[in-house]
This record gives sequence, C-alpha cells and structure tokens, in this order.
Amino acid sequence: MLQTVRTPDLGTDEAEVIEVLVKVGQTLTLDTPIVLLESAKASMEVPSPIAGVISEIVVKLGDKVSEGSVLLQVEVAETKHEPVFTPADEPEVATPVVVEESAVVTAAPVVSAVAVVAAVPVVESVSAAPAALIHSGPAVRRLARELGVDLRQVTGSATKGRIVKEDVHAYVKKTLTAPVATQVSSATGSGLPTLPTIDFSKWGEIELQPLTKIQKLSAQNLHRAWLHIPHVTQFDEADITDLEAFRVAQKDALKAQGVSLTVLSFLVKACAYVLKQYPKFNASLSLDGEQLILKKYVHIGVAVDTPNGLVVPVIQDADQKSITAIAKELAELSAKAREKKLSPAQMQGATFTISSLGGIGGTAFTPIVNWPEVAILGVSRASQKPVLNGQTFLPRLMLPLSLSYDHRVIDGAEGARFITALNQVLVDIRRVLL
Ligand code: CAO
Repeated sequence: MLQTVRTPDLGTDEAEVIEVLVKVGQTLTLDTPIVLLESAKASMEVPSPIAGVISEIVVKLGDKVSEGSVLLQVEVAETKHEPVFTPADEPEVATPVVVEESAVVTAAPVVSAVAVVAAVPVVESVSAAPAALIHSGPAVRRLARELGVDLRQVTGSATKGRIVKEDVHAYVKKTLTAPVATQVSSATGSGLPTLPTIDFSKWGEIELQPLTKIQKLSAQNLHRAWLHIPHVTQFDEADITDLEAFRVAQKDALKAQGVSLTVLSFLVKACAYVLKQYPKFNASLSLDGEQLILKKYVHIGVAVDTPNGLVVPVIQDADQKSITAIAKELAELSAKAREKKLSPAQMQGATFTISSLGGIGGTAFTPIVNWPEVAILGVSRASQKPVLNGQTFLPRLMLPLSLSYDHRVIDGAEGARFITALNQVLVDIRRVLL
C-alpha cells in the first residue's frame, strides 16, 4: 500500500529543505530522519512516522514546504502499523507521531529546543562539506558549533553513519587526550599549538592597522628570544640620590657645551664598568650550547622608542668612553633613531642592552633579553622613598632596576651579584674611576 508522508505542523508558515536524508528505495523504520528543515526561527528534523520502502522523494534541497506539503511516497506492508514513538538521540521536543487511516501520514518534526537562532545556516556554520554527507540532527549540529567541532571529522555511530551527541563528545575527548604532536602546527614545526582565527568584528567595530617594518621585525626578534631563552628577572632599587645631585650640579655647565647629561648616560657607563667585572653577562651562548663566547669589547645597546617602533642603537666601547661622551652620543643616536637615519652598523654588535622607561613611568618591568646577548637591564622611574638610615627615615631617590638574563648562561646567584655590583656603582659613581 502506498502512503504519502506530508509535512507536519511546523509551528511556522514555511521552512526550507536544507538536507534530504533519505534515498529512493531506502527502507525506513519508524524514526528514520527524512529531511532537515530550517525556518526563520528553528531547524527541524522530520523523522519518518511509518516503516516502509521509499518509492518517491517529492521534495528536493532548497524547496520551501509548509504544513501538508508532500515529502515522500512510501510503500508499506499491508499490515496496519502501530506506531511506537522512539525518542531521537537528542533531547528535543517531539510531538507524537500520527499515522492517518487515509494512508496520508504527517511526520512529526523534531524541533531543536535550542535551535532558535534565527537565520543561522546550521550546515554552513559547521562544515564546508555537502550538507547531505553529514547526517545529524539540529541539536547535534548546535553542539558541534558550540564546541568548535567540524562534523566532517566525526564518525557517526547511529544508523547509516548518523552522528549523535555521544559521537561529538567522543571526538572532543579523543582530540583533547591525543598526544601533543597531533595538535601542533605542522606548518612551522615549532611545537606551538596553533591559534584559531578570530573574527573580532562579531563583537563590534574594528580597524585594521598594518604594522611597520620595524614593528614586524621587532615582533619576530622578541618572539624568537622569548621562545629560545629561559628568562629570569632580578629586581633591585638603587639609591641614586648622590648621583642625581652630581648630575644636576654638572647639567647646566654641560648644557652650555650642547650636552644633555641624562641618568641614562650614567647607567650606560655603570653597566659597562660592571660588565668588565662579570664577563659572562657580556657573552653569547654558541648555538650548540657547548660554548660561551666571551667578548672583550663592551658595546651597549639602548632601546629607543620611535613613532615607527623600537630600535636599538649601540654605543660602542662604552667602557672606554666618558659619561659626557656617552651622553653626547646617546643624544645623537636617539635623534637619528627618531629620524630613521640610523645605519645598520649603528644597530649591530651590542653585547648588552639597556631599556629605560624612566622618562615615562612605571615601577618595574621584565625586559626580554635581546638575543644573541644574554642579559638586559630594564630601568623604571626613580622616586623619592623613605629609607631607614640607622634610627631615622631619610628621603632618598630610588631607581628601580630589572635585570633579565638567560638562565642557561647565568644562574640566580650570579644575577644577584651583578645587580648588587651595579647598584653599588650607582650609589657611588666614583667607583668607575677606580
Ligand atoms: N627616573 C626618573 N626620571 C627619569 C628617568 C628615571 N629612570 N629617566 C629619565 N628620566 C627623566 C629625565 O631626566 C627627563 O627629565 P627632564 O626632561 O626633566 O630632564 C625625562 O625623564 C625624559 O627623559 P628621556 O626618556 O627623554 O631621556 P632618557 O635619556 O632617559 O632616555 C631614550 C632616552 C631614548 C632611552 C628614551 O627617550 C626612550 O626612548 N625610552 C623608551 C625605551 C623603550 O621603549 N624601552 C622599551 C623596550 S621593550 O619594549
């Protein structure tokens, strides 16, 4: 006996056929999914209300259907069916299946209770594969969307490979417990987990701003150093009250000669002096990690903030230059940096770097070692602090120092010794004369 399966009451005027889940000649059981419909409000899977063999599929992909539209012609056995409602694999809201005496059958839609995501193309959002290849209900598709699972990767365990929720959960579990090697970026071979592309415009207006060449290069260098070097940062505060008094006392006279005597000039000289005593900090580690390359010269790089990004001009042989000469050179180099006039040679060969944010503010930061160097000094803003001198608190100008170093080369005790030595030099700058 031929029976007609029609579209049930959808709770909406019209819905589009977005998946045809059956084929002509296929044997249907009572709840075999026939089509997946999508309206403006919900996606619905229509299960078969009868058992039999499909003789004709009347609808096709993209058709608009409403209540009563014919979906299938099904050849059923002569015996009258006593339909039994079988819950689908998702906890959707299902209405009872009705088999009409007139041999016209209205299927009951299985409407996803959570699929009220108006106009969201369920299939497209989870998979680029042809819709008909993925057999799953709306609740499963929504779950996959929420978990970021590509249903094409999931093996369905239900009849005819239909994907049920358990399959999605099993896939997620398998992926999370898989060895790390299967989750990493094969493109770079870096061992880093890949980062997903995020469409930030989903949450509000955005603007794309291309990075400058310098910014892109700095980003690469910093990232490389961050990944290769096990960093430790040692902090300290140096009492620069006397140094500052000396600087202020000399400043005007030097200004008349066109020299701006900055705190940074003293820091360059002090670092150069301490580097001579701690040669490990003035070294590089060979790529095979077998040797330390100790440098007999002391070239200090100074990070300069420019509108185009960060550049690091180098004061060569800083240990052999006077503080005045360093101050003069610093002013020239930072001016050239801001005018984009530094030559490559002026930015090469540093053995140690200073990054001073003292002119801007902040109490401390953790600078990234400027590879192939093994240490960098971060300088923050000096401020007056009460320091206990025996019985009395005295106002002292304290300069925050942050020394980051490569822990493969320098151990904690050496880091602490270096920063303590530097501290002492800054407390009494006359030490550089010794
Ligand atoms: N504590 C308190 N005041 C400080 C100070 C400190 N540690 N360092 C500088 N100052 C004061 C200076 O005395 C100066 O004051 P006056 O105008 O009253 O004389 C003012 O701050 C501005 O100093 P400056 O920053 O222009 O000069 P500088 O010699 O200290 O630094 C330079 C020069 C080129 C290093 C700096 O301009 C710069 O670019 N700093 C940014 C470096 C950077 O971005 N590092 C981050 C690298 S990691 O991303």
